[in-house]
Amino acid sequence: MEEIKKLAEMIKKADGATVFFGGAGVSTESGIPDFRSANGIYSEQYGTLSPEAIVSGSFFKRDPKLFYSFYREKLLYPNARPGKAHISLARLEKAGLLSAVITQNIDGLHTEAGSSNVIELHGSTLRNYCVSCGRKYGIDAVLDSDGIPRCSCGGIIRPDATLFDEALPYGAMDRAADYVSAAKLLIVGGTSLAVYPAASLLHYCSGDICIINLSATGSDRYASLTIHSPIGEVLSKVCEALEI
Ligand code: CNA
Repeated sequence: MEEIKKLAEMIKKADGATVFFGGAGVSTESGIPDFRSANGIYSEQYGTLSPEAIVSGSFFKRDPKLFYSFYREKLLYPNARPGKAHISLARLEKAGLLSAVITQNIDGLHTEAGSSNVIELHGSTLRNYCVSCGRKYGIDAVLDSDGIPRCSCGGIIRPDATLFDEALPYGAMDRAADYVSAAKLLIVGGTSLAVYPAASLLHYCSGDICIINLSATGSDRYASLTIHSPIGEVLSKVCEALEI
């Protein structure tokens, strides 16, 4: 495929100064639905509430019980394993061809696949903490409890993930912007680029941009290469073409 050859050449030319910025579409091949695809989480309404309203910081404070019933059913996939896209990105990093993975995902699959420099812009469902005393918990505290998970101090345990209407983890956006500014090539994949401020990262890039996404995004015009194919297939073929 001509596009694969072209992307492999762009990665070679960038000589290690390539950054990947991705979203939920990277993990759909691992069985985790995204938000905005036709069968994504946004395709259903929950009574009078939209998923976006439930997964917000203000809703969490107002009704943590309903938040947790939605969250456990729709956002937690403890049995999901890294797919071809995660594995290929880890291979690119090991080969010295990728400097960072910046992700909007909260599933921890890039780290599990072996990527070591991962910036989680929206935190992670694998990390949790008590809102009263700050004690840290793993995902089991949520999986092994019913209703609202509680700390030994009685406080509510919450995910260390950015909910809608909350600020990003301190410093994450700055670190990500530094990597993107230094990149000769930015590969953007599996994201509708509809969530801000994450989507604004593209504007820090003065190098080439390649977008790999099933559907068109509003930022396709900034890309010198756009590939509308499944990201796992594309990235694994790119690794083959690079012989890594
Ligand atoms: P989104 O808005 O749902 O967009 C996903 C995009 O990926 C869509 O444009 C799809 O066309 C595309 N896509 C889906 N599958 C593939 C595939 N196999 N290959 C290529 N493209 C594909 O999700 P965004 O990430 O843009 O939105 C950011 C939100 C989603 C963040 O706040 C995340 O926390 C949140 N989210 C994360 C997960 C996760 O951690 N796995 C799952 C669902 C939502």
